[in-house]
Amino acid sequence: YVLERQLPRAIAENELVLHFQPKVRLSDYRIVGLEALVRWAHPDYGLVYPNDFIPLAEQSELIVELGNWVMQACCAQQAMWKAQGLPLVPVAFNVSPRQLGDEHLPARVSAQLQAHGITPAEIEVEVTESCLVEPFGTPANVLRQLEGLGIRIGLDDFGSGFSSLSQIRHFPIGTIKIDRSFINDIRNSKDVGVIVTSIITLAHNLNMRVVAEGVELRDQLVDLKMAGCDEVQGYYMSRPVDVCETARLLVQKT
Ligand code: G
Ligand code: G
Ligand code: MN
Ligand code: NA
Repeated sequence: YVLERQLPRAIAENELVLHFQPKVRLSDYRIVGLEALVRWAHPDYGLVYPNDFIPLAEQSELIVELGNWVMQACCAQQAMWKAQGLPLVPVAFNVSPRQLGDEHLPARVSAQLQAHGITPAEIEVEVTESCLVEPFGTPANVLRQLEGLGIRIGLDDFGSGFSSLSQIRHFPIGTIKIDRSFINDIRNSKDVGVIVTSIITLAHNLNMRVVAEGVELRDQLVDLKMAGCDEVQGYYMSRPVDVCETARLLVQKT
């Protein structure tokens, strides 16, 4: 497959770019975080989206290399915004299960923070539920070391798999992100509304922050605010946007 063959070159020759999607706090509608989402500026095919190459990369050690690129690019970008005097919010990057099996990850992250002069509070790590169960070594140790550095850890796509809040309490999760399938149905199904409200209450009682993903409609935002959700992310607020547009958002809306 062409893309798979070309991916090592894309990483080596800096064809990957980061876009960013804001996370908005429901109490005052300010931007309080960003999620970095990788794209491939392919010389022949234009901008290629992660669904077309992340799953390929995840089948091999390539995801570790790609993930390291994303991590260092995030730190470098945050340092750039800092140098420009922009208001800073934590920038989250996604970490795949196999990356958490890399025992050197915490040291790598720490080195990048140092190299770019940014603090652990200025970045965040997002992992999915499968990170907590899949057999790539000892994710709990790596997660604990990252937390030990002072980095907040978010659990992505919560509710889409089989883990429950009672299970994830064994991991140093500071934030849960409710999967967008729930947000999609929050208005159509009374049950889903009850589930979302219960997740939020339980998460708060376990001292976790809650972000709702995939908010596309004002009604969904209203429901989530009623349910006590902390932050929202989705097309209703903003699509993922490039570096320039992100800087404008930071100036206007933090
Ligand atoms: O950017 P988009 O909204 O199309 O992302 C599609 C999927 O790709 C999401 O599941 C997202 O988590 C994943 N993804 C985007 N960027 C990264 C990344 O840098 N690393 C990993 N592991 N996954 C990513
Ligand atoms: O798995 P993860 O949450 O990291 O993936 C983020 C993905 O969700 C990206 O592909 C991003 O483009 C997509 N996304 C972000 N906001 C919305 C939204 O409001 N609706 C939908 N359908 N997708 C969204
Ligand atoms: Mn994510
Ligand atoms: Na997600």
